Amino acid sequence: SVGEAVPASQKSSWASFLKSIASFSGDLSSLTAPPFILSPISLTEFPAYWCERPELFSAIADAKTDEERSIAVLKWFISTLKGQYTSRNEKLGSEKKPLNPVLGELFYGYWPNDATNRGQTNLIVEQVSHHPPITAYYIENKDKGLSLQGHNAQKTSFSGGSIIVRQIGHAVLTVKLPSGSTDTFLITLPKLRIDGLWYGSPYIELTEMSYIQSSTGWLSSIEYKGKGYFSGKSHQFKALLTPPSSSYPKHTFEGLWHLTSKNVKSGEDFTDVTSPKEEVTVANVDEQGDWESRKLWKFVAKGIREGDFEAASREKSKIENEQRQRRRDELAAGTKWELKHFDHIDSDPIYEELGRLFKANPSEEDAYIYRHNGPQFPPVPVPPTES
Ligand code: HCR
Repeated sequence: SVGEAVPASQKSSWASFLKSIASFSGDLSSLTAPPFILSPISLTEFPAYWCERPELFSAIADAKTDEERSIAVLKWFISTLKGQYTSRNEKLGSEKKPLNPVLGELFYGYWPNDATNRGQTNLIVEQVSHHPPITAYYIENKDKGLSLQGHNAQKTSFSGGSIIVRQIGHAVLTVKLPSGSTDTFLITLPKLRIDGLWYGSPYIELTEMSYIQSSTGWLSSIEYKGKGYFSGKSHQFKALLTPPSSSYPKHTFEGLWHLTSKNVKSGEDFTDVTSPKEEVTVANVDEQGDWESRKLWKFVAKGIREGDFEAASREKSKIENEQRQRRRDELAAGTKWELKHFDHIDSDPIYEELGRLFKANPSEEDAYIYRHNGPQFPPVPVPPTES
């Protein structure tokens, strides 16, 4: 029978959930899953994982050369992976099924400036499609001249007892340099395998490759491996940093993305994510607008957190019915839902131009361009330095 982590009363519903995903390809988020595997957090909150070590993000702006900047970007990127892919295991006991955002759902937050003068970083997220789910985000540290714009969708399939998730979408990091020019980085996203399903305790392993291509020519090629490869440990990576127009890497970094890693040649420490991260600051639910994620899902999340799944499912149906009615009304009126913060473009010229340098696959992708019309975030005063 199915796994030990599944409550006795939900074993048969977990078994039929597994059966339905085995014969299914596409949008997993629409499948009904048993209560024990539900997370009270919406996918619109996930872009916050990009910035939970704000000092590493802002350090990108302080790099003195193109080479140093590419190293700083790689360091920041690798250091986000633990949050992106293992934090639900730490917080909720295992990977869980996030709330499936509604079209137009919003998530706003920020990381304040501090005594190190890292600058304030703001986060704007909008759910730009419900079916398939697509989440667009814009993260900006104006003080440091940094911005990250991206979107995320997933294509899922089932293989050898695991869910395989191909991430669709990419991110573009823009760094304004003191000289007035910019360094632009195209960031592609790794493939995921969700293992541990049979036992009812899913966790993520990253597989294959992802890339970070700088407009200066520096390229990071990152290879991911799990248990049973190289050292036999989970969450391994190896990143090669190659100079412009060269086929030979100048730097190699290797280690575990959820713990520590090293520069292979020099033996110097590279990443270390064993210290606590800094969660995004978000307005109190009662001060949020109706479309803001935590306000919108407040009662569903409460039901899930308190184990009152009847209330959770009743509240979820209310939201879904309201959404269906909205879509029917739009159809009848011949109108279309308008996005609030992003404009869709069919083909992203930055993806095409930088993707060509490392033969990105696919060779073209669409994008959501931020309209620079987000909310005013509270300017947080810098705390006085101790003397
Ligand atoms: C696949 C996933 C939804 C998408 C999540 C993404 C890919 C979203 C973008 C973030 O930057 C990184 C990220 C991390 C998550 O690991 C990944 C989710 C894991 C599970 C979830 C499925 C839709 C739900 C599967 C249901 C299982 C757990 C039973």
